[in-house]
Amino acid sequence: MKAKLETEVSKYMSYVLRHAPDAAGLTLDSEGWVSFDELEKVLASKYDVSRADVIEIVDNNPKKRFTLADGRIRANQGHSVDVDLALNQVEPPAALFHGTSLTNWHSIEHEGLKKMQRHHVHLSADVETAKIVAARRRGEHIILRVDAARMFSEGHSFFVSDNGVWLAESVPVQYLSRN
Ligand code: HQG
Repeated sequence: MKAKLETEVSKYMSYVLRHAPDAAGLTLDSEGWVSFDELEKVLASKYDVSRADVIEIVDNNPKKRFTLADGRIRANQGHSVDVDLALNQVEPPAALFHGTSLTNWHSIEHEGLKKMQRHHVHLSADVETAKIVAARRRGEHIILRVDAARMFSEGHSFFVSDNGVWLAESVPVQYLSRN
């Protein structure tokens, strides 16, 4: 399959499974799962892809954005629709990172990190990954360091998605510093 088609289909899958199942006539269950057969039918009606292609897209996804199991598929993180991923709370590493634009910093330094349209604030385990996240934004980028050890010891919960993205309800400003 051509890389361009693969990216296009993958982006559409993220859109449907995270934000707009209705747009594809799909209904997610309470934990975000949908029948793989149903999703495959939607994709095959819109793109020139076979079942094997869709499985390849899931397997090859550089960020492992989807889990396919027991005939069902879901997005691992990034939802705006109301789903409960039933993630387990976990103790985070001492530091986590968040890449964003300098423009955002002007309000982040007063308000801390907020989850905005998503269910959680997304944090990265290493600076390199945070840089990739930041690179999606225009202008100058900054990397923030989250004192996750202190945040955790002071009662804040952390979760990790099936694809290794760290998640928190918010990051109050006292745990943030410019990296
Ligand atoms: C910013 C991609 C102003 C925050 C990536 C970010 C990630 C504030 C933006 C995943 C703020 C929200 C998530 C505040 C937060 N004032 N700006 N108080 N608090 N922000 O896209 O972390 O490709 O919802 O810094 O790789 O950029 O979709 O979050 O810039 O893992 O799988 O508000 O999305 O993954 O933007 O990215 P987003 P994000 P996928």
